[in-house]
Amino acid sequence: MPVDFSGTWNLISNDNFEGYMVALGIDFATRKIAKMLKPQKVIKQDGDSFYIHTTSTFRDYLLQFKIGEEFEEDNKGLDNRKCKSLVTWENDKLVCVQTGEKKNRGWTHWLEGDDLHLELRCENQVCKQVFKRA
Ligand code: VLP
Repeated sequence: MPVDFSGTWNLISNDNFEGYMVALGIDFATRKIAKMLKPQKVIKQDGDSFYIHTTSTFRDYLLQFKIGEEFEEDNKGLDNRKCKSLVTWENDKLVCVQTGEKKNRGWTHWLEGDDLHLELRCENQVCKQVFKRA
């Protein structure tokens, strides 16, 4: 049985979100707002189907996918660049590769103790986020 990421999670730390946003080409004004946010994630995991809703007072982002099935991702409200995304299990880590205009784009989710971890990658930048259960 794989790990279960289901639940409501609140951001507690966010290292190099600025570098990640710069790599994505997010403009200065948007970055100033975005870096102040404390997003919440609601994750629903049902077999190989995932629902990850990231919400904030500024913008929301909903991602739904099935493990091993490539899908078109629009990144609406983020950088708005389309990419082809594929999420797979690597041991107990959920790994997403986002193929498109930006090199080395993707993310990894895993659980560590009671915390949810997220590494966001784009070009040569890595952002590290940690969430606690709400
Ligand atoms: C865009 C870059 C901030 C910054 C401007 C808007 C949505 C894994 C994955 C599921 C993400 C989170 C995306 C963060 C990219 C910010 C609005 C912040 C709130 O999560 O959980 O999509 O990619």
